[in-house]
Amino acid sequence: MPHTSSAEQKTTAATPCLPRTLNDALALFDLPFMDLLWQAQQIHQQYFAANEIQRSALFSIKTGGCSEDCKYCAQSAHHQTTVEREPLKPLAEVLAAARCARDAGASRFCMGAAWRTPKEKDLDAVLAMVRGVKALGLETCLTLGLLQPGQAERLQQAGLDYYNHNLDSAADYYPKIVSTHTHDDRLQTIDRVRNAGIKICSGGIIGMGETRRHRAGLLVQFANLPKPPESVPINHLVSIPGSPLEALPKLDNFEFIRTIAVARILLPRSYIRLSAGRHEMNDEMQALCFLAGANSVFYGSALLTTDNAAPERDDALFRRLGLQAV
Ligand code: SAM
Ligand code: DTB
Ligand code: SF4
Repeated sequence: MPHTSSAEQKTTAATPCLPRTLNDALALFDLPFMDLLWQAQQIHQQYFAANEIQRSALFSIKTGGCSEDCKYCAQSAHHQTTVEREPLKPLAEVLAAARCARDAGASRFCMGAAWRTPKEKDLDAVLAMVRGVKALGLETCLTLGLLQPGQAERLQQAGLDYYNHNLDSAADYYPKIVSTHTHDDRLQTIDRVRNAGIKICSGGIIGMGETRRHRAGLLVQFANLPKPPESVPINHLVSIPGSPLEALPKLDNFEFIRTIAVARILLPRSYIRLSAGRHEMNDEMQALCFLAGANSVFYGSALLTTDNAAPERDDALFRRLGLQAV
């Protein structure tokens, strides 16, 4: 298999018959572990430059006090967690964080808000953040919750590159996790983002008590969108004290790695981001996730309200594995 050093995604001719049914995905999950990883790494090197990892920084522009009841989340007003409600951050603070992220080496700056949906006056302030971050030479990404008609177009006009809106779990498991909005609501927002011409970042959380069938169903749903997301964050549940999922037993690590590998095979052209939960993973676990096809991470010492793997640790790990940050 050829190795390229180019940061460009390889433009391979369309592959006939990509696996994309639930049965295809379940059959991949059932493969012996080594065969699954071998297949995933071959697909990875067919579509992407080997050994290259994209890095995005993440910054919370509006923390806590969210009206939604997502059972995993530290920021829901429905749960007694240690996270305090804060107002929307001022532009200068956001731009200072973006400058630090750029100087540390991130290529994209993702801004997250604990909202069900953005209010119009808040959206105006966020548009100024997008323009300011872009002017620093960074790609921009926002995650603000459900978008109302016309809002995606306004974001696109401000120059937004990516909108993150996760489906989070399979449609038939989602109601066990969230009751204040539906899986269809989230699909509608993804549709609005796509129609406005913004790139999509959409993935899920693994380890919320879902079955393998649910994990397969979520990935198959992404593969069958009219155009799959350009970026697919795979989050390992971070256990939040005071949240309803606090005491769930931890998922088997090999099942998480399998999920990454199946995502890589089903979504060969998407960046697969090894997202939340890296702080709790040892170096060998992360290396297996990269072998399974993950080629993007959040880079920086914090996620939204929880810790991320420290940048110095990432730098050392990338050096030891011969991975190049792009
Ligand atoms: N409120 C917006 C929304 O729900 O889309 C944006 C912020 S929300 C915190 C963004 C994503 O963070 C969620 O969709 C979920 O995938 C992820 N997330 C939140 N809490 C998490 C946790 N404890 N463990 C893993 N991922 C988490
Ligand atoms: C995504 O898929 N993961 C990020 C980002 N998109 C917004 C968020 C992870 C949050 C982890 C828990 C926390 O820090 O509160
Ligand atoms: Fe609110 Fe988003 Fe957290 Fe759900 S995941 S409670 S919508 S911040």
